[in-house]
Amino acid sequence: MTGYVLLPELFTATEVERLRDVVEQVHAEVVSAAEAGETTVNVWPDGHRLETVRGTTIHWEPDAVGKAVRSLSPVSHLHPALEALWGEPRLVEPMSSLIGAAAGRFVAKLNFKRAGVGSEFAWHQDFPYWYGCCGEAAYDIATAIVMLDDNTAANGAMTLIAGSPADGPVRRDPLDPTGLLVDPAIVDETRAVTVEAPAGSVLMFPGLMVHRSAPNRTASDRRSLLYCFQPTGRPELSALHYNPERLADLP
Ligand SMILES: O=C(O)CCC(=O)C(=O)O
Repeated sequence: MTGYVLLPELFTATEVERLRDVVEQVHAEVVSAAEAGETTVNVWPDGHRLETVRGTTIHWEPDAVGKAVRSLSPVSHLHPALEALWGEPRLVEPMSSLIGAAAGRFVAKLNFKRAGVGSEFAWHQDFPYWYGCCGEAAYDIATAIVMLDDNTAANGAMTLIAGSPADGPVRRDPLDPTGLLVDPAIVDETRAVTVEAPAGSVLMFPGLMVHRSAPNRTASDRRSLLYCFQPTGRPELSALHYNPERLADLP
């Protein structure tokens, strides 16, 4: 069992083109609201700067020359086309199979790896952050990544450790100030799979998947929508509070 599902070109070229326009419109609106000073600022223990505006948190690229957005979360409330994806059967049906229950909303995120500045995501499981927000319910959350551009090794395609969800929560990096990253010393890179796929493809995996992505050093953007689903009827991430003390329960 690899623990992940890749659905190549699940969305048509026309649908992808429309979603690219939508995410760039959302990006422009959020950045101009931030520039107008409508934000509250929060700096994480790793020095990354987060700003909240219009109900979304902007995570800025830590090392870019000038300002570049790394991610927006949550994002679906900012455009009807993003809201509509929560009810899209091509996502909901396979995600329901993956989590073993009718899939409902947890959080939607928009990740940018802009040309030349999109940075690495180090080895991690999504699980510890979610565990800090909702405890044991985090075991039932999984993510569908909708690729809005072709994903290649050169532009920072996702690399997964096949089969890693079966290992459960793995040892975290004692040197990481956020306490959320996987200890790189325990990653079995012989099982690593870099998922290259054309725009419109969707990659699905549970929160226990060990994964990373490399920087984008190409001349083209690599943008993705990440829809995180959970069994219906549970509170969404935006209604929860992150409690880092809960991480003490985990390896
Ligand atoms: O978009 C990527 O390359 C990585 C995303 C990721 O790992 C995350 O948001 O947790």
